[in-house]
Amino acid sequence: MRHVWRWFGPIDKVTISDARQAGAEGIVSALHHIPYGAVWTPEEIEKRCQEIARMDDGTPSTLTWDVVESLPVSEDIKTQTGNWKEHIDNYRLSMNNLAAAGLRVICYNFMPVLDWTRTDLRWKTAHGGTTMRYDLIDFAAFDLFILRRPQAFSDYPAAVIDAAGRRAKTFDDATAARLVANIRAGLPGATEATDLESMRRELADYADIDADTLRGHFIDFLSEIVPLAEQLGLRFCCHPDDPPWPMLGLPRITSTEDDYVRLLTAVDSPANGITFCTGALGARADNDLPGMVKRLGPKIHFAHLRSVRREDGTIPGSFHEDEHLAGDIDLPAVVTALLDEEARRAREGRGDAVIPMRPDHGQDILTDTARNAQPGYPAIGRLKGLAELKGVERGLKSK
Ligand code: DNO
Repeated sequence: MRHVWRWFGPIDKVTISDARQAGAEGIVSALHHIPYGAVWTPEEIEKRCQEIARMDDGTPSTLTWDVVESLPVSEDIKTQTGNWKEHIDNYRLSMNNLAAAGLRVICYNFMPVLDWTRTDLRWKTAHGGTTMRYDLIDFAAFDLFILRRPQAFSDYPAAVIDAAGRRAKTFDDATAARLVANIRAGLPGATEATDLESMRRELADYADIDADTLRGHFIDFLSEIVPLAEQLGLRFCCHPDDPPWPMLGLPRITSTEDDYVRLLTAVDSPANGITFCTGALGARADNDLPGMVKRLGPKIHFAHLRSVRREDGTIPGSFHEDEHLAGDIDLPAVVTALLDEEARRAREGRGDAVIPMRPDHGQDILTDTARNAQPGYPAIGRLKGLAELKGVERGLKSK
């Protein structure tokens, strides 16, 4: 595997020099400052390549921009409203510009309104560090009693509604505001709106869009971009829903193996692939991760490796992000399957036999707490994850 490291650009408190010292071989980045739907110009792309090429002191970093995460799909494209056709044209221009700059792997997602969602971004762990957590009761309390979504009462079991009601009574204004901010955290530039009213409006845009309609829109989008991606030699890889179940009444269509099989067969091309995110998919116990790598392997263009601890085993349920080699995900088994897939590709003579992998997320440990970087993307916590995963890989390869 090629060990890559996510870097959010110059705003990232973890620098390119840090990435290099952590053992990264390449960088995963995006132009977060460009609004969704707009074109990524050759100048902006080149600027990011230059930023990646230098250490803090100006010397060469030897790192290159290997993977785009994400080239975002606008809400207009997902709902097929407003400027969606223009956004698709712009998306295609961005693809041309990225290909011309030598980029080949492009990660994106098709989650409506919310990208990854947690209720707590700095949950204290037993070892004194912090990690990200999703508490189903907090989330339901937000949905039912803060957002006050009218249909929410039919979306949760009675026991969850009761518990959420009791939980909501304990919230003071500051706790409620923090919960809203955490749920909306996403990524820099991921969503423009942050207040409840705008969130209600965004949800209303999906009132008539169920999973089948959204899937139809996704397939229309793929039909527009995949043939061009093939021509340009780009490998697109869709990130799964995180967490992998419907939320806030919104449909989710990339949560399970079956979801992926439908999308991969609808537009069958080497350019239409998967970002295999073990932490996102692994929040459901019914996703067989090593089996998915075996069955969907040829279409995996990018891997995100991290573990979660499922706290109650229900779907939906509460979970938190555990250390990379702890929790409920058997990462050594996933790495074994990925190495088998790489070997299979090498035998086939595929040019993309080596799969880019990044240590996904990390707990905030040691000096991470003071640095306060992007939630989930601390320096030391990820360095530890990468070191552990490299150890697993080396051990398996030398067997
Ligand atoms: C969270 C990330 C996701 C991912 C996007 C890809 O940390 O894994 O936000 O980048 O969903 O489009």
